[in-house]
Amino acid sequence: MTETHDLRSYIDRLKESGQLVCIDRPVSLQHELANVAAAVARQGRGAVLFNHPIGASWPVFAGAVATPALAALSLGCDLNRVSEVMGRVLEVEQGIPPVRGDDAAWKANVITGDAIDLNQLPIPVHGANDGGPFITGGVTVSKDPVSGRGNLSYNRMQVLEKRLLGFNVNIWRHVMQFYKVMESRNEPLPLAIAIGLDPAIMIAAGARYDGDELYIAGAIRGRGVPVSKGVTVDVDIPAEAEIVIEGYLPPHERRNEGPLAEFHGYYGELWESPVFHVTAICYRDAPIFQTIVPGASEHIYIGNVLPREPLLMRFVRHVSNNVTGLHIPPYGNGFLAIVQMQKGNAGEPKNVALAAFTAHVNIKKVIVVDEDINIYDPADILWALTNRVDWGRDTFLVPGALGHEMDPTADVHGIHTKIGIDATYKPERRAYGERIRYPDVDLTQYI
Ligand SMILES: Cc1cc2nc3c(=O)[nH]c(=O)nc-3n(C[C@H](O)[C@H](O)[C@H](O)COP(=O)(O)O)c2cc1C
Ligand SMILES: [Mn+2]
Repeated sequence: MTETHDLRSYIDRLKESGQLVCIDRPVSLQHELANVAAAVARQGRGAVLFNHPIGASWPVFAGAVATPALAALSLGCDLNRVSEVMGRVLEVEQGIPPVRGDDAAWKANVITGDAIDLNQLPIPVHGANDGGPFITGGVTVSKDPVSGRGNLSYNRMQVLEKRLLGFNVNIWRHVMQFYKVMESRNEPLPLAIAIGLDPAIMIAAGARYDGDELYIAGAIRGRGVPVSKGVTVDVDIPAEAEIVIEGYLPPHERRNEGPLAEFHGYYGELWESPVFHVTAICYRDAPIFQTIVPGASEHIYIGNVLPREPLLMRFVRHVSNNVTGLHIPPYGNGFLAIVQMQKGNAGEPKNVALAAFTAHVNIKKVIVVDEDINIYDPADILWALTNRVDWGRDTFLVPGALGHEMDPTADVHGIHTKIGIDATYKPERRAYGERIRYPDVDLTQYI
């Protein structure tokens, strides 16, 4: 077994562990591919490889990190150690720098100039109300024009013309900082989009980090990621990417792009965004295109769950050593945190909930449960809410608090009400004894 070092070796791992769905029948890039990929993730079947997207010459892969089991496989650890491993690799001292070289697998095929046509790439139209084809699973590779350090991020990109993409970037992002510096000099910001990657790089790119996120990917794999300079841009691009799109954001240019399925589960609005002019498209022989279904589990997993669970652990452990587990479930869009604990004092769950709010501004609902609750099972969480919570006594509200400005329950400034819920068993109030448990059975022994 070779270690995972690129998308192809990860696909081998997925096959070995029975977590790859291969689809050979022709599938439309217009909605059908996203519908199938979302269903595969929702049903916990793993990732999916579409061998024959209609009208495309390359296969499309989706759902690399769409479930907790896939996050564990990507990180090479057990499911219950995912947040611990993430905590370690996100520590700046653990970072391993990328390794520069001249060679890159994607330098095998290079298209420049008039021959560039983004319509040749199998870029899906995902959601029913999306404004068009969007690159959602590409990682933006940039460089700080002041310090020279590298940076990874996700930026949705809508195909506007054959050599032009809309480039979405929120104002507080590192790429926006770099772009603002270049705009003040009236110069373009060079960028590369790496598509088809080792999931260690996908996970790293979703993190907010004081440094080059490639160091996180290095820490995950225990060795530096090989990188190589672009053919038309001076940025260090992962050498084993399947496809690389190079180009630049010209200063003072904006175009409308959108809407696109957003992380909160609604379609957003049009945004006035910078544009990305393509200067080269490079690819490995027989490349695999990669996508992330927007507004579905992988999007939340990479952006809101994996980078934040370690922070949540740090903050709740600060008030209690009795915390035994936690999860920011993808179905909660990053707004919900579940904390599991061995209750010592009857008031402790509420203190733990208070601490959880401070871990990330987006968190608006905290549910504290006992050790017998499976924090990965929404039905078990709902059981605890239904059978262990007296809404008058076991909840508290924090009105007028700050949340995410796109939280659908918040006003345009992100002001909303947070709620803490102690869903632990209170035997002192009324004792119910044992909870019913039919142990799981291996049905292959019976059927
Ligand atoms: C699938 C996915 C799509 C995203 N799309 C965008 C986007 O279009 N615009 C944006 O500003 N941030 C987007 N984000 C969030 C950030 O790009 C990302 O989390 C990253 O950490 C930001 O990088 P930075 O910390 O170096 O600024 C997306 C995140 C994910 C996981
Ligand atoms: Mn960054």
